[in-house]
Amino acid sequence: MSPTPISPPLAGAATLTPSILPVQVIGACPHDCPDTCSLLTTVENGVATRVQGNPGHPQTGGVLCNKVSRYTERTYHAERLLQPLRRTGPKGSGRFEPVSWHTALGEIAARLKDIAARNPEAIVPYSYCGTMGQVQGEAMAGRFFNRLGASLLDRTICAAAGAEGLNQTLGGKVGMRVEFFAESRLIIIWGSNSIGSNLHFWRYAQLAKRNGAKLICIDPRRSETAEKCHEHIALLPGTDAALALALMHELATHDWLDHDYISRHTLGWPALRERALQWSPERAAAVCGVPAEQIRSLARDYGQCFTDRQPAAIRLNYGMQRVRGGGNATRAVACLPALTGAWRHRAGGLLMSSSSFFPLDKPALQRPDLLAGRTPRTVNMSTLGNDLLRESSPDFGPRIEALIVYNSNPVAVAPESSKVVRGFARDDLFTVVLEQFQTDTADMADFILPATTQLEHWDIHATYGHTDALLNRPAIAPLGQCRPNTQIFRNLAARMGFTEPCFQEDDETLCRAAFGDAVDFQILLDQGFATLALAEAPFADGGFPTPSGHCEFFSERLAAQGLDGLPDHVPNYETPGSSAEFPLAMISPPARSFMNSTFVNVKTLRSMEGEPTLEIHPLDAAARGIATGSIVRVYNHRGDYQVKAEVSLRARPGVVNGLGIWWRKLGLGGTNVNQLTSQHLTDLGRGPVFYDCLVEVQAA
Ligand SMILES: Nc1nc2c(c(=O)[nH]1)N[C@H]1C(S)=C(S)[C@@H](COP(=O)(O)OP(=O)(O)OC[C@H]3O[C@@H](n4cnc5c(=O)[nH]c(N)nc54)[C@H](O)[C@@H]3O)O[C@H]1N2
Ligand SMILES: Nc1nc2c(c(=O)[nH]1)N[C@H]1C(S)=C(S)[C@@H](COP(=O)(O)OP(=O)(O)OC[C@H]3O[C@@H](n4cnc5c(=O)[nH]c(N)nc54)[C@H](O)[C@@H]3O)O[C@H]1N2
Ligand SMILES: [Mo]
Repeated sequence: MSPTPISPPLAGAATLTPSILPVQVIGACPHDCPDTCSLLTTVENGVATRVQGNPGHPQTGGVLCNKVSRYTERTYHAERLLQPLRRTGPKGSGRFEPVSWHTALGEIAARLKDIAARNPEAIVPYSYCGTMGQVQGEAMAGRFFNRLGASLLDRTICAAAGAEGLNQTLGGKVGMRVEFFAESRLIIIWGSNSIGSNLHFWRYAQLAKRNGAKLICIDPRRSETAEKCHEHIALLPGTDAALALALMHELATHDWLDHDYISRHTLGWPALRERALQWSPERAAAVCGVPAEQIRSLARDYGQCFTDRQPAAIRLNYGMQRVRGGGNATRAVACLPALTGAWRHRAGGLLMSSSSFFPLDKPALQRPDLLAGRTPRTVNMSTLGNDLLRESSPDFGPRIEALIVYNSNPVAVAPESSKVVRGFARDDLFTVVLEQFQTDTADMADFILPATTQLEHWDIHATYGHTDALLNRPAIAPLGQCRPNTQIFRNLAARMGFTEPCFQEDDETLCRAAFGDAVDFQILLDQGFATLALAEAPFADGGFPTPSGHCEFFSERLAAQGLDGLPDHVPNYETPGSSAEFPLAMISPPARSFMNSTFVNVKTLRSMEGEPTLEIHPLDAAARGIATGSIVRVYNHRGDYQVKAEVSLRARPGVVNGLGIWWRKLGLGGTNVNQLTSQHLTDLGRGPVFYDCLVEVQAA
């Protein structure tokens, strides 16, 4: 029996009637990945039997990653949470009893009312991108917390430094359209393991490669992507700005510059030129730990594209901004395409994130008007460990008394986990976790509320790696007693006595509100995706969304804050080579089969990863008597982590790669890599510095 090609009209999850014949429902992949694929779910007798990439969506091209092609395994996992749970054992024991929704919601509302009566800011929401959906993300949740007057959350944990760097330089999260990378002559993949984390971009890069393009990867790790590029520049973590400044040095001294583009569409070149001239390839080479000739050769390749009028493209990704100077590094790299006028060509320029292209109506979804003039304090999600342990103070505001976690697993993913765990273990902290699985964070809850997955609810998606909006229809009815996040916040709102009509809106109405009239909702209903109307080469003739309309090499806005108006190299907090006690730098990029900490509990994917792994260069391994397969202790002043060593040329000398992000309870010694990372913040954007971390490794 072959499935019918297109989804039947569905009015909403509640009306799903199992059909005997297989049907295919069009949805959207919810995960925190630039690709946001269009999904086709085959449903037989009300059961999802297969999840495929939608061949009708060009960006997906019928192809899914390893993880999501196993989506039914995750959805019907024997350990899905299917009913509300209330803690019975001590905090963190992981012992719970089932309770009814009525009891759970009643007790939670009573506790929140009690805290709110004293100070609603003692209640803190904690969420990130477990789903990228706008509706199951912050739509109903935002309304709930705004109406309550709870603390606001600064959602910095992934991309804050890069976003601020782009914002200051280009004016927002804007860049090249990803499909045109297929026509580039030179592709620089900078701080990205695209094969693992951006597979659908890699398809375009492959097309370009087949047409003769040169691919260069800039990454401390010899990743799956680096080994398939023509060249790999294995710089030390946190030295990207030095490299970019040396490239500018070479562009300036060889006059590989598009003077017309610079004069018409940029701001501050004379000052930036002065700074770049201080960064000879030799100086940068010493900082970056790579040969000066490699830097010269990269500059020649980039300059050659300028002289030959061939498109050069940079795929910058967030891997390079998880260090102290991440914001400045992003600024420095983002200046390059304007210097050579690469933006003139649709296959030239730079792409880090495309999200600002989406005309999202966040106020319509999240309703900041419900704050009714209040301005609650903001808590930074990247310093959760410290903040959970803080007392009330004029500076901080009230001690955190309640934490409502959804779409995130902070005990595993937030830095300096020993403090995060200590905070969550506080007996006087009231914690509610909305989850699909009993994660490390759910273990620390007072109440766990079972949430639906993407196959079970409506949602609508913008993306950060292409320029199509996607709609997700539910394919199956909610499992067990699971409810969508929206429904849980609607229920809580009712129990709190919030009577505003906006708490009645259903999910399909929220989906319609996300883009308002800016995207044709009927097209989304019909085909599952809608491409934004955008120029092919958005900055061919300038028009950057900065205050000046130019690419701002010099940022007046930063200067007005007393910061450096020009990009510079800002060394790491924990500079490689600066400590005899902790002589190795550790980065912790994603393991390919996991999505942050999601999928770690899916058996087939976990077995592909084996055990938590630390890649270490043969020289560093030999100096410590470490062999592949041995269990080693990785440590610094913040903690200890046990992993299986892999002596490998994927690691460069002096840098170890602790692949992330394991669930602590599924790892080796009950901790994960974030036991070692710090709560320092980036130069711009107040983001975390996961890859700015010194350690020592010892054979166990
Ligand atoms: N399979 C899979 N896909 C994912 C994710 C995942 O966990 N697994 N995560 C998703 C998320 S949350 C995001 S934000 C996106 C982007 O995800 P990213 O976290 O940016 O993912 P990667 O593409 O692995 O890029 C990180 C790369 O940067 C390198 N790197 C580390 N430090 C430096 C440095 O100082 N300089 C340079 N140049 N490179 C450095 C790492 O070695 C790694 O190869 O991808 C998403 N896609
Ligand atoms: N050391 C180190 N740490 C890192 C990183 C790193 O590279 N190294 N990367 C960082 C980055 S880039 C990011 S983005 C963060 C990611 O951190 P998080 O956003 O916390 O991502 P996940 O670990 O994937 O956890 C998401 C959780 O949301 C749940 N979830 C999914 N959909 C829903 C839903 O509809 N409803 C509810 N209630 N729950 C849902 C999933 O089951 C999962 O447990 O981690 C950061 N931490
Ligand atoms: Mo991320």
